[in-house]
Amino acid sequence: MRARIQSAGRRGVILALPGGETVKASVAGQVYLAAGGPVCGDVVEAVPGTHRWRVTKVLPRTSVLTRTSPLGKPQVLAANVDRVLVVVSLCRPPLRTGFLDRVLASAEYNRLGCAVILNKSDLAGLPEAADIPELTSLYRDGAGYDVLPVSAETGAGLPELRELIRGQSVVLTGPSGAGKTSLALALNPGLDLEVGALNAVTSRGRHTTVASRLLHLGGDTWLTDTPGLRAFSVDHIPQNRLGHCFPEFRSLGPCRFRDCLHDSEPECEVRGAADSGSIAACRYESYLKLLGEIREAEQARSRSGSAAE
Ligand SMILES: Nc1nc2c(ncn2[C@@H]2O[C@H](COP(=O)(O)OP(=O)(O)OP(=O)(O)O)[C@@H](O)[C@H]2O)c(=O)[nH]1
Ligand SMILES: [Mg+2]
Ligand SMILES: [Zn+2]
Repeated sequence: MRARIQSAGRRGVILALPGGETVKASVAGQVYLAAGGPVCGDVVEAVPGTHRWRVTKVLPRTSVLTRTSPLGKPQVLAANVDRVLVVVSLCRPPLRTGFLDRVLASAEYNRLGCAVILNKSDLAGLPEAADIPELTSLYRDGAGYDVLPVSAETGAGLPELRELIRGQSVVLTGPSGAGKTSLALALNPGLDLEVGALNAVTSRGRHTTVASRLLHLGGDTWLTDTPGLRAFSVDHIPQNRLGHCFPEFRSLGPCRFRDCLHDSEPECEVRGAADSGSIAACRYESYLKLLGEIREAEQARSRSGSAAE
């Protein structure tokens, strides 16, 4: 029978069967290795066994969302998703556009559609809250993403969110405490999911969700709630691909050099556009920061490669 992995742990997986039932299943060593470790959202073939179901095959993934793990290895965060919803809060925890830019770049590299979900819109009046019109101008008008202010607390924007994800398989990702699980619950109140209070001193999340979980919201709509991420490294993106991961750079005229990395090369259209304000300076700064990190990681890899020779 064909099923989807609802959650994957060390001791096996939980499968969502087509009828809506969920069952525990084991994954044989060679099936596990062939898939590089099954993840939440994988589509599998499974058969019932005497004690447990058994996964016999993991089907090829249509898409993945990846980051570079803190150990420096590419890590698949979710499989078979149509769209990435980057969930951030206007404040509590504070919004960091640098983090958003990392996730968006990685999703672009994985050729996934993205939307920016600005949660906790009920806190918009607070002095420390980020400004919705400013973020909308930056990410929607400047980079072409859907930007949706919502509140899991008051329900504002939830009908629009439902409409945005209808018929799709989406993954919610973002920092701990941004309200991913709260939004998943607001969209599907019957679920038994845990929402966590923020740290009272730092107003950061406490990493309440510890494993990704695929939720079926009816019809063809699926949503994966994921654990909040501390860091989102994009060191898996090659230097010369990074520029393509910023949509507003793609529409600019060609630079003087075909292999321009938009750093200090002469007659660079991207730097020119950032200088003149036709693209946002902070997005260009994010680009340069990521480029620097990728360069360092590539150098470290080649150093350890030559040391091994
Ligand atoms: N004011 C306000 N608080 C919210 C909103 N959404 C969530 N919260 C609160 O934010 C805190 C964190 O919510 P969670 O849903 O656990 O956040 P999360 O993103 O799933 O966090 P992790 O599982 O740790 O990654 C909880 O105290 C929620 O009640 C909102 O729209 N407005
Ligand atoms: Mg959570
Ligand atoms: Zn350039």
